[in-house]
Amino acid sequence: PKKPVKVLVTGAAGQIGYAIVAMIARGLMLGADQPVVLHLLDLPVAANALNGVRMELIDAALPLLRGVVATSDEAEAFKGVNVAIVIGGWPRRDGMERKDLISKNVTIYKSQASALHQHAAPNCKVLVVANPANTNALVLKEFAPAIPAKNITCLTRLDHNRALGQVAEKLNVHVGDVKNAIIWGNHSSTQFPDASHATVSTDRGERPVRELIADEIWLREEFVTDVQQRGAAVIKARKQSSSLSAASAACDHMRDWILGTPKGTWVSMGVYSDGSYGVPEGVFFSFPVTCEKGEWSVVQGLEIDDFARSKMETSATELKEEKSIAYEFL
Ligand code: NAX
Repeated sequence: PKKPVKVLVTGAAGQIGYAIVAMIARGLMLGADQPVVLHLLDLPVAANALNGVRMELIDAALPLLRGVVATSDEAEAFKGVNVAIVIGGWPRRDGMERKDLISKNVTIYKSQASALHQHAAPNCKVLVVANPANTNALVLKEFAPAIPAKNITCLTRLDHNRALGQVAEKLNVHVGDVKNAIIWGNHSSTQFPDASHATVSTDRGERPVRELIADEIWLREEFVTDVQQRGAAVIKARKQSSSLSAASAACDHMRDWILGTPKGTWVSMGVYSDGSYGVPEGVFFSFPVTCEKGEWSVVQGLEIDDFARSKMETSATELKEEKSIAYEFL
């Protein structure tokens, strides 16, 4: 029998937290044969709600769940964890400036980085969901030097999955037959959803989306804005932001990272840029990656046309701005 893996979920009393804990404890993140101990962190003001989540996890009688630690103490939460899903943070409110959102979260993430650095297992894999996701990941990387930079990532898989979903709807095919979309850049409205390398598996083999959707305008305009604005559309419809799809995407991200991507398939992950595709180093940028044996690597050699290049540059510029704002408050 496998040894339990300790999985930390921060912001566990929130919307995404509530959706993800059961997914993790049912094996959707680490595999159906992998026992887990859940560490749940939230603020002291949410302690009652967090305890309610803990009670429901017990009530769900989940065989893979070998323990629950519910706490508002960062040191206790990060103690020995192998996986950290970082969802808690300062929320964006109507009318809030980006600068304010960054400054509030820089303070939180500096403190979480120090808990990660001191208490997590040295090979801990980290996924940042909380916004501004790329910049929060950067703060963790800077202030948790005990954790290799490669072990810190941020979530753009929800955007990636949204892209697959939009292509599937447009072509009226199953989403499981669509693959290799790409989200480039920041998890923000400057991200570049790119379907120009995506394919659909059909009776006649794998076919490029570009061939099946001859409408270049749709691919460059409607598709791009629909994916970029999908989060806002969900808020408008639900009066709450995406949570089940975010939780599901976070499980996909960790599962593929740890257990590997299927042959011939890549996924999008926000990772510390190594300068691939001319992207500046020193920021977390979403790239197409494949994963094997717990390591991701950026897919190399894809052709980037001028349109894609300018979209990627816009997002890279925004990330450099976020970084310099963050540094004002560090
Ligand atoms: P909620 O407000 O429902 O939950 C956030 C939880 O975090 C709350 O329970 C709060 O008490 C807790 N929290 C705040 N500060 C904390 C701290 N310092 N330590 C521990 N816990 C803390 O938000 P929810 O809808 O769950 O969204 C969570 C985050 O995910 C937000 O930042 C949101 O913007 C971000 N998202 C990111 C997505 C992505 O694709 N990267 C998509 C979904 C989502 O919008």
